[in-house]
Amino acid sequence: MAVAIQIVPGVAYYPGWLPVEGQRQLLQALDEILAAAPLFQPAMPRTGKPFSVQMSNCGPLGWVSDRDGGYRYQPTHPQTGAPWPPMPQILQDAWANLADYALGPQACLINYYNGTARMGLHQDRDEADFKAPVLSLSLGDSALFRIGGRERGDKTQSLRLHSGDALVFGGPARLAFHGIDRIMPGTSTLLPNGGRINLTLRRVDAPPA
Ligand code: MD3
Ligand code: FE
Repeated sequence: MAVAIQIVPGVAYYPGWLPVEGQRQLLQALDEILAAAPLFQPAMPRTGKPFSVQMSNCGPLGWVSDRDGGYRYQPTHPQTGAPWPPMPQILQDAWANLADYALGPQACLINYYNGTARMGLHQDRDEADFKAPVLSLSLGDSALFRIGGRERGDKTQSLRLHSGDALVFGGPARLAFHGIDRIMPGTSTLLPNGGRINLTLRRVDAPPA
């Protein structure tokens, strides 16, 4: 069993959880996924303001957002209309090892950050099962991650996330505000063109009664 560091109640941090060989293997799987399901640029509901982060997904469901449809999960890519590629075994294994939840992951959101991309403080509440944890894996350049409490104004803590780090958000942290303040370019050589990939594995549907 991997050693977890508790950041705030409900957050388990596994620094360097995925060794470099595993990171390369995962990256190769992602290259194939992104060839079939290209990165797209989501937009904010109503305003249509584009995200600076580019996204794709794998697994049965994927998270998307656009001006008219808003935040949602759907089984197909918003541009190609094709079903999302299957979730690779290495990700299913990561969930089995870290998530401590009886049901498997339904969605893996792939976030790509170039050197200037960021993600403002937000809650993840588009899922119908808040009892299920969210598992995050980081690849590539390091990032400054920030996490607070359930209210937007709660005090926050910052953490540098590095390639291979895993985080599990459950219990009281599942609805915590969080975001990425900045990427630190040049801190990893894993991605040939630099930048950062974050994967979040989630349950989406309400659990069976
Ligand atoms: C805390 N992604 O995709 S991962 C997201 O690095 C997202 O791309 C960031 O926030 C990224 O929604 C942060 C860490 C993370 C993911 C999900 C969480 C933290 C979380 C859900 C609940 C609480
Ligand atoms: Fe989030």
